[in-house]
Amino acid sequence: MTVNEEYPGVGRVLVIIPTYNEADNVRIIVDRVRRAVPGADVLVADDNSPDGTGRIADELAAADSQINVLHRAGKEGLGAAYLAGFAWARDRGYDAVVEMDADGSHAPEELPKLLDALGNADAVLGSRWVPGGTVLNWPMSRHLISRTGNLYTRLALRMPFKDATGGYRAYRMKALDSMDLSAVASQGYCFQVDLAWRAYRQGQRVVEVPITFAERERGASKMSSSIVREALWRVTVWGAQSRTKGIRDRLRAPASPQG
Ligand SMILES: Nc1nc2c(ncn2[C@@H]2O[C@H](COP(=O)(O)OP(=O)(O)OP(=O)(O)O)[C@@H](O)[C@H]2O)c(=O)[nH]1
Ligand SMILES: [Mg+2]
Repeated sequence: MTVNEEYPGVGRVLVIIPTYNEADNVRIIVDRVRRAVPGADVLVADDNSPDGTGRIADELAAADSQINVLHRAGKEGLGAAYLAGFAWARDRGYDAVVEMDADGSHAPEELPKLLDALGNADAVLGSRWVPGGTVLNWPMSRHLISRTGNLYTRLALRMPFKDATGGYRAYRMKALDSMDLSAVASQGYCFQVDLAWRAYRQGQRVVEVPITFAERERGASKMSSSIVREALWRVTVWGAQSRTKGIRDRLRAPASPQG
């Protein structure tokens, strides 16, 4: 069975799973993806995890031709791993890519829903904060960071998405190709905001679909205060730049004819 048969209008799909020290999770997540979306291929993008995640991924790839591993030299952040994964997908002619965490927070069983939505969109954001979306087992502090971060992003960038920081997404390759990805410098969560912001400014068809996000059960989080700080300052700068550009464009526009 191919994805073309399952998801008309989407084509060949590559699910990219970035990993850093996910030895307890990688088998489970890859197995769940293969069961949930048998037509899709998988790429584990591992940053030379000291815990041997890359070796486990190699074993999985040796047993299943639809599983692939991209070994990267060292930890460079989520954004860099995804950019390398996108380039890998482009080189091999995939029509769509999916972003998914390795820690089980993003349920592969919800992927058919995202791919269905991609049939009529350029990009699909799995969203925790639209009606029907949920977060399981998060402490109040994480709720607060995510809700406040998304509210700030919405106000600063005047972008309508309820969950611009989420990392469970599907993009058409064509949509990514039309963005200048070589200019993307964001590393942490901010990478997700960056891509949503680029798609939005280009007038791409971006839809949010509700997802159930579950707190990781195994392994250590890579979330840090520097990731939050990066998002805060970049979003602030982008918002200021877009307002300045808006004012400049209005000043340059020819005066409307009188009478
Ligand atoms: N290749 C690569 N993957 C990374 C890097 N940092 C994080 N990841 C992966 O990106 C995904 C999300 O990272 P998490 O640590 O779960 O971050 P988070 O979901 O924001 O934090 P938690 O909610 O605490 O799980 C996981 O699959 C990580 O293994 C990195 O530098 N390189
Ligand atoms: Mg996580």
